Amino acid sequence: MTQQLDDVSYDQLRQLVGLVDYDATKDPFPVRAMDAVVFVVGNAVQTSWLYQVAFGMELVAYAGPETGQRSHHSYVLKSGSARFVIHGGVQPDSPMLDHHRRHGDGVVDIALEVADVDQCIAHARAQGATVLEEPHDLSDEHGTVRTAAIATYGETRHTLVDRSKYSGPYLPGFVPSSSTVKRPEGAPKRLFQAVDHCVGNVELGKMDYWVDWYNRVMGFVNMAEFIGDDIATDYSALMSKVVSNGNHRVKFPLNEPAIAKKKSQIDEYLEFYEGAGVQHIALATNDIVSTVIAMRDMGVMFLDTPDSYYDDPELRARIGEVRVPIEVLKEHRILVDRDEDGYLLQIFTKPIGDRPTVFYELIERHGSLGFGKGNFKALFEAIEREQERRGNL
Ligand code: TYF
Ligand code: FE
Repeated sequence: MTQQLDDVSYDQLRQLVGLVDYDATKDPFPVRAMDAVVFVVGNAVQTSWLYQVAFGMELVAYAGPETGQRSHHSYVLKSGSARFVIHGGVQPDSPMLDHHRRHGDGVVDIALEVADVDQCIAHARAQGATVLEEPHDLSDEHGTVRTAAIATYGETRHTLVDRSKYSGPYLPGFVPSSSTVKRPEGAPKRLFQAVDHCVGNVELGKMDYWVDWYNRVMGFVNMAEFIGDDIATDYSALMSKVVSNGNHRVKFPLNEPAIAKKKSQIDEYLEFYEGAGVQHIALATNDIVSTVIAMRDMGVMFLDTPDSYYDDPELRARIGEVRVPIEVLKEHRILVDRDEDGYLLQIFTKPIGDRPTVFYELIERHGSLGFGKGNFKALFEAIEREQERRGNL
């Protein structure tokens, strides 16, 4: 597997998202990549515009009334190997509007690129997964895409896509499109290169069920990092485990609320999303400082981190030398964590929609395969400050 992924090479990806070697021949459900994160929003016209302006993404394809898709707009945006698809209802009876009524702006689908859709579906079905769409072909003058879909937590799905025989801009039915937004003078070419991980929030007591589901249905393996009872009751008010595909290209942390002193941020999510769903999407960048500056300049709001985080001598000793002086990290409120494999830099946005549900993370990895466990305390305190300001704590 050394193919170019939209001008992000395999070696770049290895660094960006922390790939490891593995034997794909023994994998019952071989996943090649994240194909797309698919959103349903209240206003796809403006959301697509926002991702172009504030996240520096490039518009590459479109479907809507002008192309024969009467019920809803669909915009396809790219940044390196990351692809977002944004759906918004046009006709009043569009199912997109029903989804939006229940959940607000949210993720409906984490689509995965697989080499053999039929093999994956057969395995998933044998393991008891709900098949929402049987394998079928979609064709146009650019070739054929084979696809199917299975249900995961809440109303979220995993569409499986084999696009190896397709050369169009996204899927049959979509026409090429391009951004009319001009990037600011001197701005980085792109603000992120890949999706690093997508986190799911599930109901109390359901985390282990979904970890087991990803193990059985998709052959995912458990990663080392987890938040258990010990951390949960003290300050995080959540439990978390991480599953990933064999080479770590696709990583899904799964959170459930924990009974703690304060109302869990996961309960707040479940209440406002009306059930389980995607909580945050981590975007991998090779220059988090430039990305944070560019996004802040476009109005993206990040969680604040107190000065005491950076002034803590224990943190400074533990972190040692990193690419950026700690004063620069402090200036931009970027968090840093080190483990046995290396270090990572990360920062979190505030929720991006009207409901306190979906938010983003930016992550710059330098060898670390973790998720910033050393930052959990500072991070959860920052999240709880926001929760309190919303009156939900
Ligand atoms: O993905 C992760 O595990 C880290 C940490 O509500 C995290 O980004 C976990 C839970 C959460 C926010 C961040
Ligand atoms: Fe994360």
